[in-house]
Amino acid sequence: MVKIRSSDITPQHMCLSRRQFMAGGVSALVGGLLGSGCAAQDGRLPTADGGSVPPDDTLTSLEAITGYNNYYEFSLDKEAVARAARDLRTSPWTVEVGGHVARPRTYGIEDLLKLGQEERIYRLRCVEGWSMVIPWLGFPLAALLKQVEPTAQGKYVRFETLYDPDQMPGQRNPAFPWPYVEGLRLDEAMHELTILATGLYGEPLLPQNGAPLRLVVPWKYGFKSIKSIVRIELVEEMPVTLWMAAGNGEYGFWANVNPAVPHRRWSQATERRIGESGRRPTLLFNGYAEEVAHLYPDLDRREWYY
Ligand SMILES: Nc1nc2c(c(=O)[nH]1)N[C@H]1C(S)=C(S)[C@@H](COP(=O)(O)O)O[C@H]1N2
Ligand SMILES: [Mo]
Repeated sequence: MVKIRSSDITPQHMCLSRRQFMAGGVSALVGGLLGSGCAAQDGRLPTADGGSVPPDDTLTSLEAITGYNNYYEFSLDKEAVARAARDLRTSPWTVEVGGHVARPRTYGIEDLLKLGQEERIYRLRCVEGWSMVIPWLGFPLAALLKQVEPTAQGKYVRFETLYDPDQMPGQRNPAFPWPYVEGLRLDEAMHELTILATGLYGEPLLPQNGAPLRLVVPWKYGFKSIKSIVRIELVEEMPVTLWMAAGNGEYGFWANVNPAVPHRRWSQATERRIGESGRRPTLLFNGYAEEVAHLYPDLDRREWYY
């Protein structure tokens, strides 16, 4: 198991992000981490009560990241998703980027790979109370948005997953208003931590993780990180997400991680880190408060956290 300090996850993301991915997979990744010249920092992360927790984040295994998935288009059984999604056709793949932009454009996935592949090691915290640490490959969403030039009316970004019930049998389940839709406010979308991921552990994404392109917003609950994106649209009004429409009022637009704000049916104070026994405290903004708290004036407003 690769041992990393939480200080290597972020606040050192700027440092990590500058380092380009090297071929050769995990060993190169570890070599890169050790040899990157990123100075060690005090890795203590703030908790909701103002205390701190020891820095002991460790990369989750590739087996767990690719074998324990939420992807309702394929299965509601996390351990059945990988097999059910195995044959998803991810090439050719196009992503339409439009709405309130000066330069709408349809990208082939190969065009998007040219925006670069950086490595970002992030915690992923599912609203259900489990978490992982994932070494993503990807590029800042901001790099794509800058190319299409949002206009003044482009206040939110709306994302859509592929709609293809022949390939995605879960989309025949009428309990959900398919396709999966997610959204961000423009400043969240432009934030340095927000990426479009194309790979993990040095390899292209597998279908179960949202191949060929998925969003990653590490300070929000995992359901915001929409998979297998085919459309990105700049819109004026807050988009209605799949979970806002179908989640019985339990899952809102903002979904920022906060251990002090319980879900309607369970506490969010702790989480089960996949691969570990016991539970660990959940961190405000999933440990990224220093980078993102400024986005949310009046931090005590509860609606920021569901
Ligand atoms: N299209 C789509 N995207 C999705 C989901 C989904 O069911 N469909 N599940 C979300 C949830 S709840 C989580 S926790 C993460 C899980 O990502 P992972 O399987 O790569 O760990 O994907 C998110 N993105
Ligand atoms: Mo989730």
